Formats: sequence, structure tokens, C-alpha cells
Amino acid sequence: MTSAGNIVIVGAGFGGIAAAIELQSHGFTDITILDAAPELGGTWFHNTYPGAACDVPSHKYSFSFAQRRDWSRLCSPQAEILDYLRDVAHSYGVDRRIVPNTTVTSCAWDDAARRWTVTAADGRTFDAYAVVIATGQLNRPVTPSIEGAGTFTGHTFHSARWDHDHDLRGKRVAVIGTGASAVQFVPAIAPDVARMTVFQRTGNWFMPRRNRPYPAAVRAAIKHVPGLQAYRRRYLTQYLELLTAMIRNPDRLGRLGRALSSAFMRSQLKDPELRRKIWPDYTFGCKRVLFSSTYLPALQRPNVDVVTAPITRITPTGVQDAEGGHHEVDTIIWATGFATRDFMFPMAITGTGGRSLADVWAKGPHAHLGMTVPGFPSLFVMYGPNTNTSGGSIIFFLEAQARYLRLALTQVRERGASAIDVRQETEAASDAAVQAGFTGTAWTRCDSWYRDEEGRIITNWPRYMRDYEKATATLDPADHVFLP
Ligand code: N01
Repeated sequence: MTSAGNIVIVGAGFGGIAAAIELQSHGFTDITILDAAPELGGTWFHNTYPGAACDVPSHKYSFSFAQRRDWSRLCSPQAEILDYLRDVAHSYGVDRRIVPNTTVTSCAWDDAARRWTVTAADGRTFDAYAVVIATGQLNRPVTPSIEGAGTFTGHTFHSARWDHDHDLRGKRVAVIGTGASAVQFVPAIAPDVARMTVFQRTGNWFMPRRNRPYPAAVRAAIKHVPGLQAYRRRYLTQYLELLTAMIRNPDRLGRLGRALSSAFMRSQLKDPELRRKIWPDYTFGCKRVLFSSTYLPALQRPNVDVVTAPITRITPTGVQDAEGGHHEVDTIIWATGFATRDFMFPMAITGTGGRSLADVWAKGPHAHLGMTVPGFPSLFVMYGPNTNTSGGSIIFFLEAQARYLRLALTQVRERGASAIDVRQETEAASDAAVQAGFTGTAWTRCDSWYRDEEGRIITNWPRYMRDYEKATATLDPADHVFLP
């Protein structure tokens, strides 16, 4: 079956919904949104682990054009965020454009027809003159291949695909990985489990985040005091930009970040042995700074242990560490993150002359402003290479990208062109500028999921939110070729 969606958006998370609303609001009405899941939400549909919430304050982790004044707390829980996205998509009427349960396997450009064919796993095809890939950087959970993993006779699952049917009460649980996800669910489940063993490979820098429900008076003030909401957003923007400033200037402002984080961590970690174990050994901000006031106390519970010896093997009954310890458990929870280097792959994307994006990106992904790649006309990637943020709100970036791709497609429409293709030299120059932007920053000072095998930082934007906003605010036609 061939459908007639003129613009196909792949992914119905925050990115896809932002693009659909922006395009629709500017007269692009023939839009189809495809998503592998049974409903919209993306990350916030899939990540339902206990304690899941944003760690960027909701007044900033929300669309500028759809501000809510009744968030329950500073950083809203997953269900509240998902409800918000559903409400926004519904109020703008883009939810009816979603085709759920549609896993896109390929997007192929036809040089003669100057159109894209988007194909789903079940064989359905969708014709398009423009394609927006809004599948994000953090969509495919990764479970590392550790010897013996298949022999474990207990229960296992990944944090991003939480098994709510598995009752953890009274169980001995291993948590492998201590990133942003683990830091949220460990304190949420620690009181219920019989024993918890947390396997930490690398320590983290922490900042406080209590995240209690707003008192009624605060909620009422945010709701009713004129200008307070706008002031909060401005304040939060500056706060987030300050975090980026600390990461960008590790030897000056970064020292302040490290001092603040150290003081907070010391105040939370009373046990010197545990403090020594979990203390990070890298520059503040090199990896994601984690916001939690409940994780470090949870590690000090009598039923929780932290193991920093490397894992050597999974056995039928537990986890073996390099210091000879064998940790018998009933359940292993993998909190080991996502295939961040893969972006939209294994989706097959072929552009002009049948060139595959996988080949073009063989030495690492790169795109003009993280969005456009020469030879892939009217293909836009949202949350693509070098557009992740360590300090800002990703929603801000997604909105900027939605506006930019709308500018591009407006140019196509106004010129009566069939497609827009970024020039090779434009993309090369912007990639060089992005990479130069990392010089001297904290991101370069340790290994992280931001980097590829060669050490090139491929996920993050090296500057401030305001710089990305500026860079994407206009589109210079001279930087592009318009196909007739
Ligand atoms: O994943 P991660 P995540 N043996 O990749 C460890 C976003 N997010 O799901 O640091 C042992 O950060 C790995 O160790 P190391 C946010 O952008 C946002 O927690 O590589 N350990 C690390 O500790 C975040 O950055 C929110 O040495 C292994 C952990 O697993 C991103 O999602 C909430 C291992 C993986 O941490 C990913 O976070 C949650 C192995 N073989 C997440 N392999 C918000 O609030 C990996 N690890 C918006």
C-alpha cells in the first residue's frame, strides 16, 4: 500500500511532534508521523521505570508555545510529561496524523522522481517530498555483552523497558550502570527490595534535586501571578547556560561547579569508604552531571551495596566481579544506556546516486547544524549529530530544529523547487566549527557516550543554547542547492 504523506516524520516523541506543529502552523498540511510504538511519546512512552522524571525543570522542559502553569513539581514525573505531550499534540491536531505501530526500516531517495520512499517493516510504503527523522539519540537500549549473560537463570530487563509485571519486593537485585536512569530508579526501588547491589564502573558528579511536589502556595503563585512563569523560564535558562559555561570553562568556572558538587556530595556521603568508592575521577562536566538528592542517601541504606570492581562474568545465579566476589541475585536490571552512536541506524537511508548514509557516516556522523547532510535532499534529522545538550533543555533544541526545517521547506515551496540539498562545503565548514568548539572544554577530558571510537565528540553541541538558536534562526539559500 502506498500512502500519500507529502512530509513524513519518523518518530512521535517531542521532536516529531514539534516538527509537525511547526509545519502545520505554517501551512504544510500533508504530514504523516510514523512511530514504531502504539502511541506517541517516544522516550516518555518507553521509559517508565520507577522514579522516571525529567531532570531539566519542567518550565524549561516543555514547549515555549505550550506553557503549562500547573506542573506538580520542579521536574515532572514521566506520566505527567507524557500527558503533556499528548495534550499538546491533541490541541494542535497533530495526533491524528500519527500512524502507530510502524517501524520504519528504510528511506530511499529516487533521483528521477525526486521523492522519498519510506518503507515500514511490514512492507507498507509512504511517499514523501521531505522526510524528518525524529528518532533521537537515546532510543535503542543497550545491554553490554558480558560473558555468561545468557546463562543467568533469574529475571533480567533493561531500565528503558521496565518490566512492571516483575515484582521486585523481597528480591535480591543487581543494578548494572549508574547513569541518569539508575540514579532515578535506585532510590525509588531500594526500600522495597531485599538487597540491592549497584555495580558502578565510573563515578558521577552530583548536584541537588529534591523534587518534592510544589506546595499549594507555590502552585497558586505560578498559576496566577502575572509574569512569574515567564520569569521562571528566563531564570532557568540562565541557570542551565551557567552549567554549560562551567563545562566550557573547566579551569575557571568549572572549578566552581566542582566545588559546589563536592560540597553537596560530602554533605550527603557520611561514610568515607563509600565516598572514596563512588567519587568521580574526571573533570566536572565531562560526563553528564547528575541531579539527585536521593541517590547517594539510597546507596547508604543497610540493604544496598556498591561494587566498583569490574564485572567479569554473569553466572547462572548472579554477578562475578574481578576481585573474586560473587553476588547472588534474583534479578538483574541493566541501566547501561543507549546505542548513542547509531542515531537512526539500523534504518537504511539512501540519498542521491543511491549513496547510503551509513557509508557517508562511516567515519562518524556529522550534519549541518546536526540536521542536514549533502546528497540527502530535504532529509532533516532532529536531535542528530552534535545537538545533544549537557546543560540545556533538549526541547529548546528541538524547537529550533523544527523552525529551521520549516524555513528550509518554505524556501522549497516558494521557489517551486522539488527539494533542498545542503552544499558539501557548508556542511564541512559547520562540522569543523562544531569540532573546534570543543577545544579546551570539559567534554574532551574523559571518555563518555558523547564520543565515537576515535574520540570525536559526535553527540553534543559544544556551545550555549542561545548559540544554537542563533545558528538555526535563518537559512541562507546560498548554502544550499535547490533541485528543480
Ligand atoms: O545511560 P548512561 P542512562 N559494565 O549511558 C554503565 C538521558 N536521560 O540510561 O559511565 C558496567 O548515562 C555506564 O558506565 P560508564 C540522559 O541524557 C535523561 O542512565 O560508561 N557498567 C553508565 O554508568 C542520559 O545521559 C533523563 O563507565 C556499564 C551506565 O551504564 C542518557 O539518557 C533521565 C557497562 C549507562 O549510563 C542515558 O542515561 C534518564 C558495562 N559493560 C536518562 N556499560 C532525564 O531526566 C555501560 N555501563 C531527562
